[in-house]
Amino acid sequence: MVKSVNVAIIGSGVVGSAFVSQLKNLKSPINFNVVYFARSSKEALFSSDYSPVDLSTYKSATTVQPVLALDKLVQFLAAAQKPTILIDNTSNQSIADFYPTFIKSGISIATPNKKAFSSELSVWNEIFQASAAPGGGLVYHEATVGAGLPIIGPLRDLVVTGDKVEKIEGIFSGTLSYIFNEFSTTDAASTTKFSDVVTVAKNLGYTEPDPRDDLNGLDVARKVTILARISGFEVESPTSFEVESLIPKALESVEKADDFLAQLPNYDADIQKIKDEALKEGKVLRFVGSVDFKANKVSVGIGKYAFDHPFASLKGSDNVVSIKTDRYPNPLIIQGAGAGAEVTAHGVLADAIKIAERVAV
Ligand SMILES: NC(=O)c1ccc[n+]([C@@H]2O[C@H](COP(=O)([O-])OP(=O)(O)OC[C@H]3O[C@@H](n4cnc5c(N)ncnc54)[C@H](OP(=O)(O)O)[C@@H]3O)[C@@H](O)[C@H]2O)c1
Ligand SMILES: *[C@@H]1O[C@H](CO)[C@@H](O)[C@H](O)[C@H]1NC(C)=O
Ligand SMILES: CC(=O)N[C@H]1CO[C@H](CO)[C@@H](O)[C@@H]1O
Repeated sequence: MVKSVNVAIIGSGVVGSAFVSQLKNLKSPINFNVVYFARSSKEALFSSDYSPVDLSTYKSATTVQPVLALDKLVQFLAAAQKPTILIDNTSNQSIADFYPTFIKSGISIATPNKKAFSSELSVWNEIFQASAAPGGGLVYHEATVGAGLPIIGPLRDLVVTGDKVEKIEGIFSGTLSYIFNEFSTTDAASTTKFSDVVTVAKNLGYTEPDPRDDLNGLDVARKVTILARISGFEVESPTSFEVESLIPKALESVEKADDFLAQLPNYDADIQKIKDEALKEGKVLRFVGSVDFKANKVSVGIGKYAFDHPFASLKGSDNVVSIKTDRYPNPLIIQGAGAGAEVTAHGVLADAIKIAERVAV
């Protein structure tokens, strides 16, 4: 007999599909039994006797049912004979709001969805208190910051073993990493314009459909909120601290994304000036999030970094984080791809495996 665990997957977009293909090829001594698969926000594959969903035909399957309402899904999963892991590959707030209910019912969660961990502090507390209570499900969310990069696990290990974080600083948006790496280089002769880089990033599919959803800094603020909380800085919400938006004030209310992009060149001079000043000091601009215990401050915005700083030599859309603690006065640096379906999916699958190793029967 082999150990096994039930798995419920919500979402089958880029990350969800990569997750399924990695799961299909998984060589594990534990059997992962997919008993529920919402392949969209409308259609789901499952059967009342919990027989496994065929992962090679889920895309074309015709015997689909409407997705279960979240309260019904909790009932369905909790009534199974096996422990269950919920994989939430959506960015859906309502699903995130339901995490405490799943966890209280003994269902564990592995997810790249930042929403639950970066909204109000009370939600964070409710999730982890429920998880710590007897019978509570486990919660792993490595891919909510830096996609598959090992950031949350190592940071948590430091904190729970008694290390003290002094400062966390990092580039947490693949999109803004790309934009600043292209815009602000050590090359004084470069004439690259900010608006041009944003347009190229959009055309490459690196930005959200409306690039302002990247430029407003909120996604970075959410990731910083998560890291701050893990290290013991009680951030109330991702809007409770200073977040610098890269959207010119006058363009915030422009309705269409295309009109926004068309008008963005009118504001190039403002950011160009900051870049030129930095260059004179031998520095480049980067969009960073930071948690600074000494200054008692969490913030998100443009920072200036000397040419020889690790952030200055970043490539492509890589993420980087620098963690300075009592044990690591010379900061621990973690760097690599911080976006993309394959790396995000492996982060989520690795979390699911960690959970399975603890709960499978
Ligand atoms: N798609 C991902 O890479 C990724 C990573 C971690 C977590 N998640 C989470 O997974 C859930 C589903 O995501 P979704 O439906 O929003 O994803 P999506 O629509 O497929 O992708 C949107 C994201 O694509 C990312 N991206 C992918 N490849 C990139 C590249 N080569 N260069 C720069 N940026 C790149 C950007 O991530 P960033 O600017 O945020 O880095 C952007 O925000 C959400 O909860 C999401 O937060 C997704
Ligand atoms: C989020 O999920 C809930 C529950 O499945 C669903 O009713 C709602 O339509 C979803 N919202 C979005 C924006 O997809
Ligand atoms: C990144 C990713 O895979 N996102 C998908 C998660 O699932 C939802 C709902 O099925 C898709 O719309 C997303 O694209």
